[in-house]
Amino acid sequence: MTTTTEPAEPATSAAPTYHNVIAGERAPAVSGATFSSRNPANHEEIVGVFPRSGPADVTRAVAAAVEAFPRWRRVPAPARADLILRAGSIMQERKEDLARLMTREMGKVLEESRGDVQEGIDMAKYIAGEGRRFFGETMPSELRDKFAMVIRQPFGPVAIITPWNFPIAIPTWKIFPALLAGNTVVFKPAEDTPACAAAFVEIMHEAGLPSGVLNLVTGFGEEAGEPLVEDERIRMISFTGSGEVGREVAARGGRQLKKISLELGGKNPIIVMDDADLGLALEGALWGAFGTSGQRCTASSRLIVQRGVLDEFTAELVKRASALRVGNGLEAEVQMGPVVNQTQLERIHRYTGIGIEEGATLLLGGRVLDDAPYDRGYFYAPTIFGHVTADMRIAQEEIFGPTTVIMPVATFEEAVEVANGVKYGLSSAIYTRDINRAFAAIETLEAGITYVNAPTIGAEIHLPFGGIKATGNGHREAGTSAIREFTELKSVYIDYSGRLQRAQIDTE
Ligand code: UN1
Repeated sequence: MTTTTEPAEPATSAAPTYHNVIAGERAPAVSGATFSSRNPANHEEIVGVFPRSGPADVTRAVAAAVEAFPRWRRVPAPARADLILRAGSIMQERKEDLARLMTREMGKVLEESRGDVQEGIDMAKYIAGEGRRFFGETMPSELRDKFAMVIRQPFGPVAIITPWNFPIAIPTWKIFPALLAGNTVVFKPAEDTPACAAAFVEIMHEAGLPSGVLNLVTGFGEEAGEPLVEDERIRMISFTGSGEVGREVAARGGRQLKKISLELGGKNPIIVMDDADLGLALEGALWGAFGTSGQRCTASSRLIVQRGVLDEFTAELVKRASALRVGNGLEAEVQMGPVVNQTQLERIHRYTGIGIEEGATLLLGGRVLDDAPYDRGYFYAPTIFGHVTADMRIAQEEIFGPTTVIMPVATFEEAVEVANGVKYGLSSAIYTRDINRAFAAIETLEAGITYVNAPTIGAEIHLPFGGIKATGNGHREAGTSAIREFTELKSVYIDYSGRLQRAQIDTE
């Protein structure tokens, strides 16, 4: 467990220096400031050094996106699609390198990093298909010799602000449809994963993307994200991240009447009924709660278990979770990597304290792993709380780490009530063999996604992704909603009668 397949670089100068990409040119921050991205499994290893961008960099990036827009929007959609498909092929060729970079930069285990890259490749293929669809609508006019249709048009320059937990997949959910629709982009990735973002932007340019169509600005939210949100030339913002920042983005952008698409937190329940296939439910809960160290918006952070199977489920889950091999995600046998950074580690541990104080029973974990071989990384033990009630903060608030809670319930109705009793509504799941219950759950669970006999994680890109309540503001990404997100509708009337025809009046 102590050896890493990649030797740690010394904390000094060996790490590569990266640049912003503005109007197709590499550029350092105007201020010259930089920051480092570090490997969360070994914080002595610097993955790269990046521009610490500020308002001046953002202004230049937006100017580049504004300038590139008139040309890019005139490129036929099938040609824009070809380029996205080419980018997808390059991602396929480089899948392993991208995955290894991702594991080094944000810690998830290699197999999951491969999945993350694959999600981006899938998105490229799916969105490329839209190049020859990009459908509008036609409908009849109420008047003779008059034609009516709805076409889709790009916004112009859009801002894309992404989190660190899916450093390739989430940018592709947003950037591919934005570009396909003819928008230009300023992309501000999370400060924890700028190397993955830079690798992706480089691939886009290798695939032939014209200068200025996709601009990369690395840095921090307050310094680079905020001026981007505030820039009045940006008409649409797509943001995935915390609820707190999301509200700020919505408030600031909303004042300028921008379209704001938010994808925020979750507190996703798995309901396990007495009649469930228990082995399957256990496998699902383990993967849903501890996959990506619980750092998914979709993580199974609440396990709502009917009393008939509670004891067996609890004992078995604790046993399986305690056997999880935690370590550097580049090592083949490791099942759970570190969490992303010190701040997250502290936050997760703080919630353990809160849970204990609230009277929940700590069944497993609840501690920072800081003895060798974990002492140079941000490792947290898989953590399970039992006897958790709906009013506890650990049952209400998003922890975003390898912590899950077991909540006993007596009936299906109670399970649904508990499941719905949080402010979020992203993903949800039920394990049951009863088809009637399964459908009742589909109907009544308050979430944008419901799984039957599968955990809350694992969305596929060709279905809409997003949630209700405090998870978002009514938008869905990917799937059939992807293009809708990034387009304005224009209604078009063509009167070929040669005379004035007044709607609502000359209708006979
Ligand atoms: C996220 O955590 O923000 O459904 C995205 C899943 C992944 C995407 C998660 N395909 O778990």
